[in-house]
Amino acid sequence: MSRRVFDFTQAIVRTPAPSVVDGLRMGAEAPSYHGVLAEHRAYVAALEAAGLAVEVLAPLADYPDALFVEDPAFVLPEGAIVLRPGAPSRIGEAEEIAPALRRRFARMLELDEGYGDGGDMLILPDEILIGLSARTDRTGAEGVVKLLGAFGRPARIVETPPGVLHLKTACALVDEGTVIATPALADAGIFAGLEVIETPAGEEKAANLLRLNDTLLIGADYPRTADLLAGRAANLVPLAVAENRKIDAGLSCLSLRW
Ligand code: CIR
Repeated sequence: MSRRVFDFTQAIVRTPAPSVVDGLRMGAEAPSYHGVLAEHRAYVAALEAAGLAVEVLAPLADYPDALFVEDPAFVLPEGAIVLRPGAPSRIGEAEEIAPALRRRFARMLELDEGYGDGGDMLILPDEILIGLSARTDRTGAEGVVKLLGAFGRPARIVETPPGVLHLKTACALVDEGTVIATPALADAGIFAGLEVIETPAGEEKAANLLRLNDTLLIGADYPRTADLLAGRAANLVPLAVAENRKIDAGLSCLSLRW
């Protein structure tokens, strides 16, 4: 069954803690706390401008990556799933986010074995893709497929290209018939039935954009991708991502949306 996937009214985010400078990263340079905080404030304002009511959770000093609330949970209008993040330093974020979800969702399920990060879960109109990655293993992915089945949602497990942190680091849904993906992921042939826009060379990180209602949030440093997406949404909103990018993050990871 094909569904509308961009009708969002609610979001949860978490304010970054000063410890965000110690967030997990593949590169050499740490972000500045104030830079991440400024990007976060602009992001919250953009969610509100797109029509979402945003609940802002308190920072968690013990979990430098806890602002990336997309990873310890997965939410749908039908209910929420508390996941098991695959990085040892992040596994505790699951129990930290659970109370906020319990307050908001009548149905809450929990992944109880393996590992799975929400960054590896992409909602498409007909199905949910679950990417295997360094953070999401097969046991976790199969567990999530079962839990999604309880919500009546079909899901499919796919491979994520090597070197990519999460599936959604490399792709996003632009509109109900179109995804944007890095060339490596586009070549994997996992998006049957959808138009695939490839990120221009040098702008691969632009693939982690975020569609909310009539708004497309896109990293401000990707002008050629912005040109490719012109006319795909009523509002195309560029947001600074340079500090979050230092800790391998983009735009989807900073919120849970439903
Ligand atoms: C991490 O490595 O877990 C964080 N530094 C970045 C997480 C980004 N999450 C996402 O793209 N879903």
